[in-house]
Amino acid sequence: MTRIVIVSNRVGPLTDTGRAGGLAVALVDVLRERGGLWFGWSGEVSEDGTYSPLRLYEDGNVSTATIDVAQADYDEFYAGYSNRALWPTLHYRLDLTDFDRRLEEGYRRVNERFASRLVPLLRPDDIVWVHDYHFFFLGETLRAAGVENPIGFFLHIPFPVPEVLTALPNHKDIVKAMLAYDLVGFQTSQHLSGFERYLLEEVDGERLEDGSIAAMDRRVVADAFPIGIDGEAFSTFHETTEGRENFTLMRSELETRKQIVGVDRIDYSKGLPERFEAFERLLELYPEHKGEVSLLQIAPPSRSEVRAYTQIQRLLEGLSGRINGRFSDLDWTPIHFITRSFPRRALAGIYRASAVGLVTPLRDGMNLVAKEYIAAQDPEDPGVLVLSRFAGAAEEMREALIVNPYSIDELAEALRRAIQMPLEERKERWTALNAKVMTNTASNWSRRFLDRLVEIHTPAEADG
Ligand code: GDG
Repeated sequence: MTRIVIVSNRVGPLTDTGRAGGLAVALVDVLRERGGLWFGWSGEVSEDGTYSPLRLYEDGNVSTATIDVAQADYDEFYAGYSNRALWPTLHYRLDLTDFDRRLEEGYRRVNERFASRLVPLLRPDDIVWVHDYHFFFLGETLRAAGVENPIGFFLHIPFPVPEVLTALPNHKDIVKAMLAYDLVGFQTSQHLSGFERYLLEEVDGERLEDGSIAAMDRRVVADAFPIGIDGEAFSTFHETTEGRENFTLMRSELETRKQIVGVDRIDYSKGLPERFEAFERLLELYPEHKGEVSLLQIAPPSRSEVRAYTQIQRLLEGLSGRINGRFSDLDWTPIHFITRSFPRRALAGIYRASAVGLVTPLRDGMNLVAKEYIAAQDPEDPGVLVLSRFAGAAEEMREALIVNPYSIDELAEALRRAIQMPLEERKERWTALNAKVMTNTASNWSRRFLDRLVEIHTPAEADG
């Protein structure tokens, strides 16, 4: 029986998906549909610096296998190269990078260790699907160990233009490693074109007749596979107890007021300070909104071992405090800044109660919140999505109010327009957006990727 083997940094959970991220839920669905194994990091750092035995967990036709990493691995691979070199570079933030060679070596070492732990678990018929920027070298290492299964790679975050990627000292090694996969998937055609341009212009690659590209003595098929959400779930969550409670709680607060909502991990790529400043500008320019409109920002902290992340959190705390100090009244606080996470069903109720969904990343692979906000709306009285042109989602979601997140004035004007938008226009935009969200679902996305991978797979050629 063909199994799907998924490799990603974070694994699971297989159950209690009410609290898990949307992606985890989508992957569990694929695994359940076809049977499979999910392999990755346990989330634990081993105290004594050694490698633990595999942690194995089985639930029906799906199992997970995870390993702990040593402290040095965590520091160099995860907090180091992944999140201080790759993440900022791929999000166009060269000012925040740390290209220390030690981190790069740790990253390679961990990729090799993960690959060597995976090899004995693989069966000849398995289809392997590797996820995201933590594992650029995993496929190459599997191939070197003689694995001939179909291996695909999906990049969840942006792939930048070559002019930016080439700031990464080992850009050639990274791209060459990507060519060891049979299929490389990106979120948007813009990211795909960054990759193709690199191959054609930077390393003299050649496009072959079948659409694949040959470069650096390898050959790869690359395409865009925009990720989706489980739209059905988000459109019905408001009927659950948690969804209803949160919706009702917000709406009773909001009877005479309107709420703008943002939901993001705290990350410098999400454009959060600009968002707070734009809301402040709105209140400055149009004082009639004082007491009438509020901004709810839900922002669970992430990667707090990386300095840029604690810095941005402090900046946001300062900004919201300042703006609230300046504009609050006895019965109204302009910004609700909540730095903890909520269950998914509660989020759906909050989305539905909010007149505006504000999604303004400076760069984002896709951005699932934009899609979740749309799916959660009431069709009879839908809210308005304000969406950054630099989110991958903007490529599909043209009917949103598309904004330049660097321009505080433009953002403020878009907020004003969103708050005042007549019902008819709201319905028209929402209907178009919702049709896309409901069609390009997470399960369609994974099916498209996996079908393509199987279709193009040819046994690996010896390419060193
Ligand atoms: C990467 C790429 C790409 C947020 N707060 C809570 C919560 N969330 C959930 C959201 C959403 C998910 O986390 C965030 O997804 P995003 O797409 O917005 O962003 P990243 O985490 O940066 O994800 C991104 C994605 O991968 C998928 O390919 O779209 O571009 O950067 O689902 O709802 N979930 C819960 N409580 C919270 O407080 N339960």
